[in-house]
This record gives sequence, C-alpha cells and structure tokens, in this order.
Amino acid sequence: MSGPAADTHAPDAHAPHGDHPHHPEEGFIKKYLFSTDHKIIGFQYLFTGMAMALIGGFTVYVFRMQQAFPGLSVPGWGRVTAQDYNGLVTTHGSVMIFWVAMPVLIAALGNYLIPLMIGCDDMVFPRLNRLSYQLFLLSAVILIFSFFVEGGAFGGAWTSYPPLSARAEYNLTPKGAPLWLVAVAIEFVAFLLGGINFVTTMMNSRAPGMKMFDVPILVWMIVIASILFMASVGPLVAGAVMLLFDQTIGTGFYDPVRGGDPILWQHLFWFFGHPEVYVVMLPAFGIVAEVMTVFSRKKLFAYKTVLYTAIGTGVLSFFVWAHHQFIAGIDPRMANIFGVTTLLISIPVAEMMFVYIATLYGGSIRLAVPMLWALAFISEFLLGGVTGIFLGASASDIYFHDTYFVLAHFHYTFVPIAIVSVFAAVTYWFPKMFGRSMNETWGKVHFWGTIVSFNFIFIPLFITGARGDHRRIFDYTHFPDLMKSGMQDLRILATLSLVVMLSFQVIFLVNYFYSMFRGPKVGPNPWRANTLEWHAASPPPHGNFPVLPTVYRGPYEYSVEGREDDHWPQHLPN
Ligand SMILES: [Cu+2]
Repeated sequence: MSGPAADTHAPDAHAPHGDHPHHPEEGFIKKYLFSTDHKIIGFQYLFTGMAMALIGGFTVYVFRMQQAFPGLSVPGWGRVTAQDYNGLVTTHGSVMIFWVAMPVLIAALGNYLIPLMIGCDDMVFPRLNRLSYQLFLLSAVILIFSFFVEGGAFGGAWTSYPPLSARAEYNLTPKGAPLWLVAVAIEFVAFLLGGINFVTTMMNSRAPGMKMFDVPILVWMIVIASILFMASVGPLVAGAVMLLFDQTIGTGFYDPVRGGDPILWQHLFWFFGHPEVYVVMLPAFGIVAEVMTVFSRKKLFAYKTVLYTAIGTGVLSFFVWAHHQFIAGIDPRMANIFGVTTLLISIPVAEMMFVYIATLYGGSIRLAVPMLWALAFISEFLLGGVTGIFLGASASDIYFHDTYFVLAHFHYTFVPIAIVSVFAAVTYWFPKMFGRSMNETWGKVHFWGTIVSFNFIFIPLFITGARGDHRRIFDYTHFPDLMKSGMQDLRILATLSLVVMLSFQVIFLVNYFYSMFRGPKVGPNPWRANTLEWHAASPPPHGNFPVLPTVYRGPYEYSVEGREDDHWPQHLPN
C-alpha cells in the first residue's frame, strides 16, 4: 500500500479549548449541556437512551405480570386496567425502537465513533449535531409528558393503526395519541439531521490515505442506515400528518365511512417500518464485525462483499413491506410477490452470518466480555432469522399472523440488535470512552444471566404462539381455554424469566457506573485493535488527535498467530 494519498483534504488538528480567545475554556453548562463536541453529544444520546430503556423495561415488567397473573396488584404499579395495558404495550414498543435502539445504535455510537474512526476532529456540522440531540430530547420529553395527560399515554400500539388510532369514538386517548405522533415526528427530524452529519462527515473528513474501502465497516453500516432512514421516512411523515388531522380536526383520510382507507396507513407505515428494521440491524452487524476481528485476531472475511451486501439488503428492504399485511385484505397475488421478496432478503442476512463464521474460522479467539456478546448475537439473531421464514411465506403467515410466534420472532431479531450488540459495543469501547476497564467477572455474570433468561422468555412464547395464542390479550381469564394445557404455565415461565433478566441488568449498571470512576486505568489500546479510535488517547481529548493521523492500510490487518506484533494499526506505515 503506497504512502498517504492526498485524495481527501487534510483536516487541521483541533486544539483543546482555551488555546485562543475565540476558542475559550467552556463552563460545565456549555461543556456538557450545550456542547457541539461529537463525543459529548454521543454520550448525551447514550445516557438518554439508557434512561429510556428503564422505561421500556419497566413497562414490559408490568404488562407481563398482568399476563402471567391476571388481576394481580403488580408491585410498583398496582392493578392494571385494560387502558393501562394498551398504554404500557404501546409505550414499550415505541420506546424500545424509537427511543432506545435508534438513538443508541445510530446516534450515540455514530456520534462518538465516526470522527474517531475516520481520523478527524469532529462532525462537519457540529451545531446541527447539537440541534439534533436537543430535538431528540424534546421528543422524549413530549412522549413522557403524554403519560400524564387526560386519558393517559397512547394505547393504539407502536404501529398506530387507524381506525383505532384515529376515530374519536375508538381512540380512548384523545390527547395521548396526537402527542405520541408529534413526539415520533420530532424524533424523526432529529435523526434526519444526525444522518446528514454522518454521511457528509464520512464522505468529506476522512484522514489522508483513507480510501472508501479503508473505512471501518461500522462507519459504513451507520452511513448506509442513515441513508435508508432518509429514503424511507418521507411517506410515513406525510401519512402521520394525515393521521394527526384525522385525530384532531376530524378529517377522514383513514375513515372508510368517508371514503378514506385504513389500509393506506398500513402501507405508509410499513414502507418505513421494514427498512427501519435494517436501519437498526446494519449498525448492529457493524459492531459485531468490529469486535469479532479484534478478538479472533483475524481480518474481516470479504470486507467488500459485506459492504455490497449491506447496500443490497438496504435496497431490497424497500420491496418487502406488505408481508405485514398478508391478512389485511391485500390482493393475494401481491402477497405472493411480497412473500418472494421477503424470503429473498434472508439471503444477504444469512451471508453475513457466514462471513462472521468465516472470520472466526482459524482465528485466535479470546472470550472477553465484548466477544461473548458478539458470539451471542450470531446464535440469537439466527433463531430470529430462521423463524422469519415461516412468516415471510404468506401461506403459513395466515396462521401465525398476530400470534405470540410473531412476537417471539421479532424479539429474537430485535433483542440481539438493540440489546446484545449494544452490550458488545458498550463493553468494547468502554476503555476508549473512559480510560478505564469494566470488571470482567461481573461482566460475564451479567452476560450469562441475561442470555440464558432471554431464551427462557421467548422460547415459551414461540410455543404458545404456535398453539394459537394471540397478541394483545389483556386478561386471559376472559379466555379460559387459552389458560389450559400448560399455556398459562408457559406464560408464567416467560414472565419470571423476564424478571430475572431485568434483575441482571442491575449488575451491569453497577459495573458500568462504578468502573467509569473507579475501574482500573488502561492505556489507549488495551484490546490491541487497529482502527483509528484506538490511536487516540483514552478518553480522547477535545479535537481527538493532537496530530491528525494518516492512513496506510485497511482496518483489519491481523495475523492469526496471535503474536505480539499481530496487528498493524491503520495509522502506522509499513
Ligand atoms: Cu417487515
């Protein structure tokens, strides 16, 4: 590989604050609340996402307790009414996807890592970046505020299907519903602004010598995910404005009585909703790839193929959405077409799994905590993928639609994406973020406790779902048949496993926040990784690199022998 190629301009090094009257020292408020530093904004998204995950976790605990023990006064909540139940389920789904998975996987990691991984001082538009977080925070505040208005939080499910979500006589949360819609819309604007920064920064601020195929795969995945989001969100925003009008000023866009069509919303929602799955899945795949190469001391297998596959998956994700409407009354011939495209999209995903396995093959594998999470991602996500086949085929989906089999399926894809890969990322980049290490033993206790209990939540729900158990039933005592032959026992097992899984998160939180201040100090590159963020100090100073690096090779040059010199960081010449 030749020396530094000046195909991108060499950004100037960015000195710490206080070096110039126009770049003064910042006070606490300016530094931490109104910062334009990409790292601080990354932390703001991360900690807000973590706080929202507490809401997501608490809501599922309450409504699962109601499912397992109907009528129980749930500790920490009390008796659960039908209205509560709908609000809790809707909040859980919305929060975990929009206010946890997206902000943490894309905005937090994208903000913190992209400038560090491509070797520059900050995002191209730092103030726009700050605005994106402020809008995100505003959206979270509006959502939480909606819990306390008359009628309570929106209970029409995160898919917000009309007529339930629109018609006043059905919509029991006349204030909560439009507030939910406004919160989601503002959050989407926040992500659009964030995406603009990620794409322009990666395209324009790469270190000298860093060509497109030298960019770490995680950066590419976040950039592709941002473009996917930008391309898919438009129709939904238009649809949401129409829904807001139906909710507030009595239009009838989705009202069949007045010539509207509720199925239109389903198309607009899922035209966004399914690409959205890949908007969060691709960064998760990127995290796992980064961790896996470091802890197997192996080059990522077929880097270019992975990149083209990610782009191909993104494109194909726009042609599968109607698999959510196989039984909504769409033309069966259309269902067949969408069945085929849906089964097709499992091919690139399966290919990614093979890439991981090929990367591991012959590697010198070290089972540190981040690697355990990365390996668990493969096995758990695979279960999610395989069960999706039954739902992609319209014939079998007619039976499975809206049962707990569907719920178990998408939790076997979403929990690996939003939880497992995030734990891999948080534990892997912890030393970079704080210059200290987390406790490995407690990390492993947290890992095994979480993974084992996770499977005991959803495997029982595959069984009840395959036996016809439908979603969104508030009180099973109204359906005694559904409580017989072990079905209720399976629900109780799932709920108790959930309580166990949530309890293990306390170990993580203690380990995380204790280690942040008291963990053993480590050097800049404790994992002996190659990507540029490990070339910066830990934690990186404002401006990241006192001297901006030059890149001489791709991100994953490892040999398999595990020798001391088995890695060639991107910033070191041959
Ligand atoms: Cu889908």
